[in-house]
Amino acid sequence: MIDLRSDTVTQPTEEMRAAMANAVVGDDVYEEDSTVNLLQELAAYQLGKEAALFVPSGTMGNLAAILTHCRRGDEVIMGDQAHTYVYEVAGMSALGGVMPHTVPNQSDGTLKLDDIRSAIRGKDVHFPDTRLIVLENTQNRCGGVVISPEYMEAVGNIAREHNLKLHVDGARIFNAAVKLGVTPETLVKEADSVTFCLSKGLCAPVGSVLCGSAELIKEARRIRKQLGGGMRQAGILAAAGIYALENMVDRLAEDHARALKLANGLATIPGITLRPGSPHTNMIFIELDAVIEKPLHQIQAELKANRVLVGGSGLYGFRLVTHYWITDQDVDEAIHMFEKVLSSEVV
Ligand code: TLP
Repeated sequence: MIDLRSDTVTQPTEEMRAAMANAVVGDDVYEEDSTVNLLQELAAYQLGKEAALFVPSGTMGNLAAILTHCRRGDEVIMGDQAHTYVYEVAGMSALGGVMPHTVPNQSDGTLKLDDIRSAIRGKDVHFPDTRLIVLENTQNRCGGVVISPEYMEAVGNIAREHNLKLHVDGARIFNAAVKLGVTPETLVKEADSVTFCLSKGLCAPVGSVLCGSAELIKEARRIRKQLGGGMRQAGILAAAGIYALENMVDRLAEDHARALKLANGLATIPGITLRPGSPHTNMIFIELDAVIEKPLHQIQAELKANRVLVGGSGLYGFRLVTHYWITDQDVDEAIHMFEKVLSSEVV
């Protein structure tokens, strides 16, 4: 299968599996797993933070961060296209009593600074306390778009001026850093916390890391335990994460280049329109023109019958994501299969 549904489908490489098999492990709830400890040190160092916490998923990392920053009844400002808002099962509200206050994501993934400012509540007996701002980099639903260090800093300044915290959902922060040619640290300087994922483009089978101050991570460790995310001999998994951070970051540029090649090929097929600016990193968003009468799910099924898996995006489109296991040949094949499946449709 040529699986373009997400970079979450990546399987560990042979070398990564060997690192996992040979990992020294201990009980991480006692903080005695030296491989987990090493991953956390490495992650904190790379993100320029004091400390880090290995968590089972990006969703848990974001939730642990929000629950650490906020109390019940607090409000969090985030984009209406934020993964934390759209795809995290309302965990912050269900488990933490925290209310999202959404402002529109612009097509470049940012939130207007004035929208953020006007979403911040004043002190009033009627209002919840605004506690936190959440940004996402790269911004998934806006196209895997990269947010600049200057913008991150501008939002950081607003947070500080209003005594708020800033959390970055950096599930794909390494894609952003590679694309911009900067260190991930540069992108999250202003952030009080950042989550990044090992199990997306970096190819690890499981895991994300939450980074922040030593004090924040100490509290997040309690919250992780409360959420049932305290793991035992997790060094088996952390070993894949260490391998990923040491070997899989720079090569993300290859995924970006293949995404561009795939996008250029798809754009030549009648009936397909690329979302403006797509791709920014490893995600391609396409829309099908009205001339295509086949329903989306049928096109998806026909592509699948031809070994190509793609994800749906909205009513008329697809998302395709490149990653370690997508080769140049796969890109050519996927373009060919789109041509084949759509050819009978366009007169
Ligand atoms: N994103 C997944 C799906 O959940 C949509 C994907 O296929 O892109 N933040 C961002 C920006 C993400 O894209 C994701 C996963 C997460 C957090 C959650 O990570 P996991 O899946 O590890 O909980």
